[in-house]
Amino acid sequence: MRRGALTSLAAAATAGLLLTGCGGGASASGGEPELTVGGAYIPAPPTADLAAGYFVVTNSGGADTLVSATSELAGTVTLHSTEGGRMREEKSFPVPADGTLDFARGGNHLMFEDLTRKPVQGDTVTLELRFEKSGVRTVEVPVREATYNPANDKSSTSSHAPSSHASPSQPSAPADHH
Ligand SMILES: [Cu+2]
Repeated sequence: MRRGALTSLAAAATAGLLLTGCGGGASASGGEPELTVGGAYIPAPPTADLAAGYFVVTNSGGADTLVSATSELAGTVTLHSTEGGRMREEKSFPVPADGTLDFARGGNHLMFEDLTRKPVQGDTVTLELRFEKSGVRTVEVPVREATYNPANDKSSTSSHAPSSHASPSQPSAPADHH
């Protein structure tokens, strides 16, 4: 009996050690997220009321969650998804393990409200993205021409095109809700 108790005590202690090692280790499979934020831009907005922001989070590690965004540009930054042409505010967005989280025209986007200034093409805006596990990532976001869309950017626009003639061939262009 006594020997049995000792054995289970030892087993419990070992289990505890394993748990501790697991929680702190970065080597556990599916462990720490490895995030990179790229392709960020803000289309120059027509007014000083609202601006939208887009970017791509690339993750080469375990899953994470985008929980909020803040910026010197705006009093409020909200996270939106778009489905069926209607946008909806979201509390958070999952960043899948070994995957990407896309914020792109016609889909997920940031909304900057209560702007502190009107961003114009050529500006840079500092954006902080807060992730549940990875903490805050600070991104310097360029302000692009109003119609800029990397999906249409086939390297034909390396020279500056007058934006008054912007993208006659832009597909869809559903009424921009911003
Ligand atoms: Cu929106």
